[in-house]
This record gives sequence, structure tokens and C-alpha cells, in this order.
Amino acid sequence: MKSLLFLFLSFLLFAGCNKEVNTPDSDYDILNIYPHNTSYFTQGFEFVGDTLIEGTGKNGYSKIVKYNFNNGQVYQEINLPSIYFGEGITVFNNKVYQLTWKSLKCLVYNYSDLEKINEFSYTGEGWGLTNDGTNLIMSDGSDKVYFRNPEDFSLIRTIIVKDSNNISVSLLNELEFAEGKLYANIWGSNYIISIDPQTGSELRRYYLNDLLTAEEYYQAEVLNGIAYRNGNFFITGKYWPKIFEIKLIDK
Ligand SMILES: [Ca+2]
Repeated sequence: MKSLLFLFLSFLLFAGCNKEVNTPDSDYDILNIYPHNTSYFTQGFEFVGDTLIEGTGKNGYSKIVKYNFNNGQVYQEINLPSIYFGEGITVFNNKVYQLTWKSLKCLVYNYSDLEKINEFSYTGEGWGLTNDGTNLIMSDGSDKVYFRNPEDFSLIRTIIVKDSNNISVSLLNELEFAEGKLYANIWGSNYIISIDPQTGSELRRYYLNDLLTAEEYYQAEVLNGIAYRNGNFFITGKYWPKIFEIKLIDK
């Protein structure tokens, strides 16, 4: 009888835990949780193989860091001159491209040693950056996404992101290109959207609520980091203590 009661209680406990982790309405499943350095004001987040490369912001604190996502072990890092507020990063053709917020510069480095080798100018602000294997793709905090030539940063085309009601979606921030779609997180929100890179139409909106506890949110800033690897997304934010490996649920 005792063992039956134990089984019953175990079932209740298991069912309760399971419900908390994955409610029927959830837009995501958490697969794993990894450490994230709480001094990183995350602005760019991308995988190269098994290595995470992260760009961080704030004048005097901006970095590019390459590290092991499993344990946070840093392989290589550089600090930016304090005149620069680092923004989005992406790796293309063995080079790292890094936007700056208001300095009108895209800085270019060798991926292998993070030595700076070039820089390009643009107008407006720099926010998020990714690439689709052909072009660099950039956001500036508006509803626009800019496709640029990686050779000279010249503008190739612009899309305007609109939701299903044809209303502009602005404050597009960190970007990730995965499986033919563009993903963006929206500054100040806990959701990310998938976008048709040809038309700018918002395809889906994924609410990533409750990743951090209230206590953790209190000590951190906004969600701002999307990296894709092997079918899963890795999500973090500015000063977040954790990186969440998740699977997005399409309903
Ligand atoms: Ca990214």
C-alpha cells in the first residue's frame, strides 16, 4: 500500500513538474541551460561550429568573445576602444563583422585571431547583424532590415517588416538567419519573430516568457541574443546569467 501511495505521489509530482516546464500554450521547450557571463551586455550572438561568438556593448566594456557554450571557457577575446559601443556581430567568410551603435562604423576582423582588418561606414544606427550566406543582414532599431554586400557594405535591398495586419514591426534588434528564415528579437519584449526574408512579412511570433525567474530579471536587462545550431535556438540577454537552448514550437 505504501509503495502504491509513493507511486501515486511520484506521478503527481512528475505531472506537476512537467506542466511547469511545458504548458500546452508554450511557444518553446527548454532543452538545456548553460552559463552566461553576467558582465556581458549581449548585442550579437552566433555559433561557428561548436564555438559561441558574442559581441557586447557599452562604451568601455564592448568586446568580442569566443567561448565554449557548455562551460563558458573563453578561447579568445578582444576589447574595443572605449569610443565604440559594440552592437550586432556576424561571421561570414572567416571574418567577423561588428556594428557600432552610433559611430557609423562596421568593424571587420579575422575570425581566426580577431585582428581588426577593415572598417566600413554607414548612416544611421547599428543594432543587429546576421547573414544568409550571401549578404550581411542588418537592423537599426526601426522596422527596416538592410541586406548589404559583405565586400564593401553597400546596400543591396531593404525590406520593411510587417505583421499579419500589415502593421510595421519596429524595434527589431538581434538577428539570426536559420533554415531560410530571418529571426529577430524585438527590443524591450520577450518575444522573437520569424520573418520572410524576401517580403518582410512576419511569419510567426514566439513568446519566450518565464525564461528567467523574477529575481534573475531584476538583476538583468532585456532579452537580446539568438543563435542557431543543429535545429535548436540558443537564447540569452543583456547581463543574463543563463543561455537557454530551446526548440520553438510551431502551432
Ligand atoms: Ca544572432
